[in-house]
Amino acid sequence: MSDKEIGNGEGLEIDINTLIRENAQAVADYELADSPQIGNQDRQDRQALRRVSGLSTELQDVSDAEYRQLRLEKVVLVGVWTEGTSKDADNSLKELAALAETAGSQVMEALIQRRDKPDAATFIGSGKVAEVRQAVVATGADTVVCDGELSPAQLRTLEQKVKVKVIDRTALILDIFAQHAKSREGKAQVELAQMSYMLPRLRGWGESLSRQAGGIGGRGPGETKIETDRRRINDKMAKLRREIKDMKTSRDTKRNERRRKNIPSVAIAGYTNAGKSSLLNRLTGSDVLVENALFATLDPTVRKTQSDDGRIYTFTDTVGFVRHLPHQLVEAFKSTLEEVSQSDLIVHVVDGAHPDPFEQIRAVRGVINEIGGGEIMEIIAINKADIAAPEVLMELLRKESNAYAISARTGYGVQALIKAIESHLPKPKVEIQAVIPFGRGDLVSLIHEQGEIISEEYLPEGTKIHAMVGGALARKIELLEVNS
Ligand SMILES: Nc1nc2c(ncn2[C@@H]2O[C@H](COP(=O)(O)OP(=O)(O)OP(=O)(O)O)[C@@H](O)[C@H]2O)c(=O)[nH]1
Ligand SMILES: [Mg+2]
Repeated sequence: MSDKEIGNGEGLEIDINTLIRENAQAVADYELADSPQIGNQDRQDRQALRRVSGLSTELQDVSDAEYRQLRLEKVVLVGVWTEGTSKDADNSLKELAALAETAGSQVMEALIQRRDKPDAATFIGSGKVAEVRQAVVATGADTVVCDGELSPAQLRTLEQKVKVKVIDRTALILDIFAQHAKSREGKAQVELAQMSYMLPRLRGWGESLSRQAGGIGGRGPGETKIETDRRRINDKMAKLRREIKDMKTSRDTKRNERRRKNIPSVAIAGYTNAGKSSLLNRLTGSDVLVENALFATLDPTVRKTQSDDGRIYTFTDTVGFVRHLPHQLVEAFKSTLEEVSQSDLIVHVVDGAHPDPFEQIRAVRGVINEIGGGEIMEIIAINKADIAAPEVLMELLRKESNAYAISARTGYGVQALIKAIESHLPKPKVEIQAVIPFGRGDLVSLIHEQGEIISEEYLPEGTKIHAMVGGALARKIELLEVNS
């Protein structure tokens, strides 16, 4: 991607009237979309679409204003390339484009600037700002998306100069999460993340919002107003945290139950769009949503399965990772991410057809470490082997010791992966030798499901079993022998 040469400043005059018209139209569209004609389900879906407006300074009413939907329609992407090769820079902007498209916008233009570090005032250098403004005018874009996390001041200054809304990568990712959140827990987590993103930016969105409201030249919110808003947001965040904690309890209970029963859990983790849900479906015959979109999955799905030798274990598919996953999201999704950090084994799915799978691996490991799962045994599943370049597959297999090339789509390599997974499941630790009376078929099946059978023989008085089992089951069997 290269900078586009743009004209000579023609059309640079900002037409305030056009701006007001456009903004008024955007507001009207939003109100239309929110009109009562739409069905209840749709309405709920729409509410899930609401985002931190990133527009609103004058929070008339916190619970209302911050949710004004940001309509990302035509966007211009802007990146600052500080390190790595130009290919890295391209990949980064391509990913930003994929994110923008997933959020429902149309990418009109992508500009990238080589600099040692982002400009303190405007992110990109001041010379480039004019070019971005030109690109905005030329393409009729309504939003500029910067590839990074910008300070409130940078956002504000840049907004003033390019004269359309400016959002950063973090806000874009939060927007996608907000669109995709389905469960109550998911929605609450996203809302919490949005608020923690918004809190330090309350003051930053000034100009464009007063434009949005048609109040050109209107005064910004007073100090007191901001303080009130801040307090209300803090209260709301505390409430959300409590709610999330309550919802987490039921999941914890289920997980503890599985743990008590010695059911090993395998987490399917990896970069977004790597094919985690496809793999879960392939492994367990489930029907989890698969989509060529980023962050299609937000809510964890747990599926039970059985090993070749009859042991029961679970697979969990969960939210994907991305480079620079906003820390607000990691924080808010802590309980969801526990599905990974509390698992017995991680199957780390890598998209073998991605331009830079090594960077994906690094990013995913970074997040796994951050959530406290760094010590968990990891198997790498290099997915999309059906379309990946053979030399890339070879390189990945050479560099990663515990790696398997697979295709969730065709089924290639999946049997070998399953074998590897089952050989890495935690081993039951207690050795038992017992004769279980025929009346206790339930115990025999438990030993099969949870333990590892060494030998089994049918005697007139019952089933003679030599096996390795978990502590709880071993005690049950011991008790049985004592009582008989
Ligand atoms: N060619 C090919 N495409 C695949 C394979 N596995 C998955 N895909 C495609 O990759 C895209 C993403 O698949 P998902 O299973 O939704 O990926 P995910 O990792 O769950 O993605 P998120 O939930 O969005 O993080 C879909 O378009 C799949 O059809 C594969 O083995 N080969
Ligand atoms: Mg998925």
